[in-house]
Amino acid sequence: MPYQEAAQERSGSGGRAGTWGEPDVRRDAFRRLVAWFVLWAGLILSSAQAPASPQQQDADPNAAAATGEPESEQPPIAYYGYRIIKTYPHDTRNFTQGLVYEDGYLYEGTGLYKQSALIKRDLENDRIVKRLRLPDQYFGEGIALFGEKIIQLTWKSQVAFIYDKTTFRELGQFTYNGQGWGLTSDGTRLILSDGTAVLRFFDPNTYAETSRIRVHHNGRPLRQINELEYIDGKIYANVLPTDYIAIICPETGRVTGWIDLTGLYIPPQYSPSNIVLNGIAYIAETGRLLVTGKCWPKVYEIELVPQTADP
Ligand SMILES: [Ca+2]
Repeated sequence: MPYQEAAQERSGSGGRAGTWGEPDVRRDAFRRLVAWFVLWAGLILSSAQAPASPQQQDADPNAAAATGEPESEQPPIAYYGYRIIKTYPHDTRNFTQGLVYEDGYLYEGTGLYKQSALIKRDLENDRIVKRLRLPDQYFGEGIALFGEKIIQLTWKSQVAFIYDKTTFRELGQFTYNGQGWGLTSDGTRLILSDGTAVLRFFDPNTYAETSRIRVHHNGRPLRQINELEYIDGKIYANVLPTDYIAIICPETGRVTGWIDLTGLYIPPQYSPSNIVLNGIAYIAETGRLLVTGKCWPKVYEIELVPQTADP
């Protein structure tokens, strides 16, 4: 696809893309954007675009009550911009649905019927190490590593595939209710998103659902939660179809921070509307993130740039 590469050129000097020059003005602008986004997502996405599922019907419109505390008594929300450290090529045929990094390798799960795959790539050398095509009837979704296993969800088939992460040999399958969107692991559990405001936790050995939380921001449910990454006690989540990543407390479901990746990649005019941010991986050794999107031409290694906290 003939994508223009606009992201880094927009960063100006010093790679400060996505940050705000005058703190007060730009922080306020970001807050307005977040407020706009939450309202927009609640009103439009939940009715028009969001696929129905049992979990969505369960979503609690008064989710703030889950914490037992008024939002005003919660710690302030943190806001982050980003700084591009490095970029890597990304195959624009990859409809990215899952992204994980470990020991120099980038694991990617891709979607679309008849095109879904699981890919392992040597990031520095830009070399495909392993690639597995899913059967045509499956639409691949999120992936997560757990020990020597890699697990890949499917969108509507209610089945997940379990592979050996080295050989990609299929070790088994398990089923779950509803849709599969994003997947990550906190080291003891698998965490699954399904497009609603609910995140579900699964035992990584029995694959039984053990608990769930409802994600909320300022008292409103946050729906369309997509690709996930568990980082330092928090769940980072792409929110479809935006350039924002929500940082979620896994105990309460409260959004404790936002990352604004606006301008990281801007698809050319008239691109399909689904060419959106969707992929978060974590480089534990450096604390940096690797992010990309569906059919984006690059993977971006970024550092988060904290913005001034709420007063
Ligand atoms: Ca991920």
